[in-house]
Amino acid sequence: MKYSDDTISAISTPAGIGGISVIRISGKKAQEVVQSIFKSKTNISETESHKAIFGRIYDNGKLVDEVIVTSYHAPHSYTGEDVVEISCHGNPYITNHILELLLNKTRLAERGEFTQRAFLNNKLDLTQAEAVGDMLNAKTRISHLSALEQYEGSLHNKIVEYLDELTNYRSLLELEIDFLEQGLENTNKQELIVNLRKLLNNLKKLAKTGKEGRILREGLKVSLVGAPNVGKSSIFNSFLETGRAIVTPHPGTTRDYIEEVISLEGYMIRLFDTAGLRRTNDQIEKIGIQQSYDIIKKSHKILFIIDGNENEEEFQRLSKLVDSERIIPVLNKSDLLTETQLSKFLKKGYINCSAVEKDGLEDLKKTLLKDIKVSEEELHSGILTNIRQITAVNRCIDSITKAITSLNQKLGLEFTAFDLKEASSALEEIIGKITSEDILHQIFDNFCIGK
Ligand SMILES: Nc1nc2c(ncn2[C@@H]2O[C@H](COP(=O)(O)OP(=O)(O)OP(=O)(O)O)[C@@H](O)[C@H]2O)c(=O)[nH]1
Ligand SMILES: [Mg+2]
Repeated sequence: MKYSDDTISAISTPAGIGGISVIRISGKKAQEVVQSIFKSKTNISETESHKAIFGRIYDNGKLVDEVIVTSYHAPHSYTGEDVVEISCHGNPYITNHILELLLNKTRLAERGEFTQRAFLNNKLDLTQAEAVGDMLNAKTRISHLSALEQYEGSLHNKIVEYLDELTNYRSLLELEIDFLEQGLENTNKQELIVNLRKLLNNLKKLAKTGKEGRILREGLKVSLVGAPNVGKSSIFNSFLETGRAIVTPHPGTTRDYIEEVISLEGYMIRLFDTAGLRRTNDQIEKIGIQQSYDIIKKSHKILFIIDGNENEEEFQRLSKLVDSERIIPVLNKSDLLTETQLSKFLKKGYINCSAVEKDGLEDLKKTLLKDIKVSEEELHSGILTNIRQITAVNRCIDSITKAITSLNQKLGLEFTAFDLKEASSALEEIIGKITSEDILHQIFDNFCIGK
């Protein structure tokens, strides 16, 4: 991977007015460039690392701002290079002025370039760099905790543990191959098979965490679906505890779908209110209904809502469109039904609720969270959170499976050694020991400038 060691700068805080803003500079010339526009009692280069200095920024002798400058000397900084941070008054006019002065002698950092340099200088592995991005985007307690654990090295440690195990088996095999050339046999193949099977099981368990991990990171997509007027928007508003969606007694009120993010017990839920499903000749309503079907297809969970009238036809239609595990049947307006009627729906597997009476909503929430809850211990022990990691673990699983087959079928140890090498490479990709420019681009392009 090409490493550009020129000096970069960027505003690291959001645009807008605030107490302070921070401008970050990283690279060999960081101290010198800042010093050229900064006056203080002590020079930056003479100040201890991690110490703040009060001073003033000047543009051609004219005062720009009073600031605090903090200098981090290489390699003890976020990027591993010399880093200087200028904390100025939080006003875009001031921050842009200071940045302009810095850009006379430095280059504007690309998205995520500070973190990319941290990765290239071995300050972070790739899973930790990804976690930095996830931390910035985390909207709920569990998404944050998941990113934080990964940043602290939970996944890194697990992958390194499995890699060490593989390296151990690979060196035993190499030794065996050497012995065989001398007509001797050394390793106990049965023991190796048993150990590889154990490792394979652990990797399969890890691969399974990917499904939940992605949901923790991206949110559980839940759509509210059903005939017009059954109370989809009312339930949507109850979840949000606001009057976000328009509710009226007129069927066909919701036309465009609405998406909002909420936190349920710290889990991120992306909730979609959709247009009621029915046959119609209205052009606008038709488009809305088509959108409802598009959302249904990409939802993890579909709350199929009815009021007192069953909607068997639509339910069958949905069941053909998505696997039925994803559909949760819900009876709304329970306040309008008798106990006998309600127990009939309960028996059929409906969750009974009333958006108006705020009744039964807790059951609904519990059902939504049922399959995605993870324990803090699980997060601490390392889970997969994105498709890149999941694909690599699956490749590792395939290679180990092949290695076990070749051992069982006595195909020759070279085959097993080759498969185990492939398995190691897959794990090395996860932590970024092996990586390509494309992958790094994909990861860091999702960051903001200044991180
Ligand atoms: N009695 C009772 N009325 C309800 C309940 N939930 C919703 N309603 C009423 O049912 C009507 C329709 O509610 P909406 O939430 O707009 O229904 P919708 O499914 O979003 O309808 P469309 O957007 O037209 O598809 C409104 O008059 C609501 O006040 C409930 O639990 N009990
Ligand atoms: Mg509606």
